[in-house]
Amino acid sequence: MPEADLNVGDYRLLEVDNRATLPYQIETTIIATSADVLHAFAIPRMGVKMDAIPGRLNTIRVFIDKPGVYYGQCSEICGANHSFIPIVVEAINLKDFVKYLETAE
Ligand SMILES: [Cu+2]
Repeated sequence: MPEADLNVGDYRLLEVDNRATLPYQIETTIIATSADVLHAFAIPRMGVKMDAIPGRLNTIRVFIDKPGVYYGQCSEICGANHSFIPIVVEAINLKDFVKYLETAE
């Protein structure tokens, strides 16, 4: 998210324009790939770190135990804009997640 769009309390270089929404208290699979170079998809609080590889789909299974907002970044020096690759996952309960899927475009 550009600095000009940040609100008070937002994290510079960590906020995104589209957060990923996942359910907690249920096992979930994350699939990562890349459109340019190797990236390292990392969300430390969730214990997730996986390579995102051009031309391949890499998967990891996660179990988020608590609701909340989880921040991560690409953790590999992957290129000129490396420091601008944030990841945000919002973990919500399964009932709300199903509603989210029904209304998601
Ligand atoms: Cu990267």
